[in-house]
Amino acid sequence: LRRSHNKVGVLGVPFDKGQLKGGVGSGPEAFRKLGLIEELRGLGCDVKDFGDVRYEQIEGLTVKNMTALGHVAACQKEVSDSVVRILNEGRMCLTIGGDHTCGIGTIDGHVKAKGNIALLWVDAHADLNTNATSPTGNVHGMPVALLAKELSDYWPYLPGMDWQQPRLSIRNIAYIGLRDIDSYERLVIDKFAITAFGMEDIERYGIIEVTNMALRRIDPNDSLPLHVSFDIDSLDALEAPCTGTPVRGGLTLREGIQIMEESYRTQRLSAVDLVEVNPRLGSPADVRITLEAAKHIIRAAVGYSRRGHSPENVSDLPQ
Ligand code: EXY
Ligand code: MN
Ligand code: MN
Repeated sequence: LRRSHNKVGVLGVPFDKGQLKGGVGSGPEAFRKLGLIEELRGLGCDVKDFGDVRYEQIEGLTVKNMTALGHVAACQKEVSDSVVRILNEGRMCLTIGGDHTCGIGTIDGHVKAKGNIALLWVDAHADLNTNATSPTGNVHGMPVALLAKELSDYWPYLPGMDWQQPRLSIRNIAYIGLRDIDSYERLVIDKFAITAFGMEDIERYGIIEVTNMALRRIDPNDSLPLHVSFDIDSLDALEAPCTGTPVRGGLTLREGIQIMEESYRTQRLSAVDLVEVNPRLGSPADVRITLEAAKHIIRAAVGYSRRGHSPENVSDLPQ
């Protein structure tokens, strides 16, 4: 591991219109205040901060059962363009949300920059609804369905979203951590045989085996750039309480870290999203626990190993 050669671009996406609770938009600010950028530099990464995405809402866009399309379309276009820019600088792209809607933009940008990619979606939820199946109309429950080529016929024309075409095959997508799946999402997973490891699979096989089975399925030739879209609600609600749709019975922080360590080990980890941290929910202690958990996940994503790291280019201790 030569951490000092890890080039990282950090992008904040203070977007909260994919769901109804306020506060998730202040995720990027909370991580910056916590000193995330300095922390990553302290680990030896070459970090460039690309700031927070800004956008202007497009007025008058409406589609049945899809909330705030004018915000989603405008913001995610900016996210996609920013991700392309970061990846074209030869940096790993670390995106801090915001709600999980930003997976639309980050993955679109990743595919535009690199061609075919493999995607690990780490989440309690499948985020696989179309506007016709969603029980809420909230777009943070829809990004995977927007990205998957095989589902393109199930969407109506989406005004404002012409820049976003479904570019990812379901063969290159795997879930880890599922435990709250809507009935039509279950149908889609079964109908298209999407690789999906729920909590019951983690109990059966363990997290290392599950992660490696997932990686083998979505990238059998070990050749594709890897994108990990990590929803903090994949962690158990006791480990990460400050999130809008918490679900008990989830991953431990240790399992979350392990997923990232295994992903980093591929040497092809090219983009990571860390989303759905809402610093306005819960007590100050809850906020601290949640941000710290997220920070450990992010550290693993940039190559920090729990084994520790010897100083570089040194083979003996000073006398
Ligand atoms: N499946 C529900 C919906 O579509 O509204 C809940 C989605 C929650 C999505 C969270 C962020 O991962
Ligand atoms: Mn999600
Ligand atoms: Mn979720």
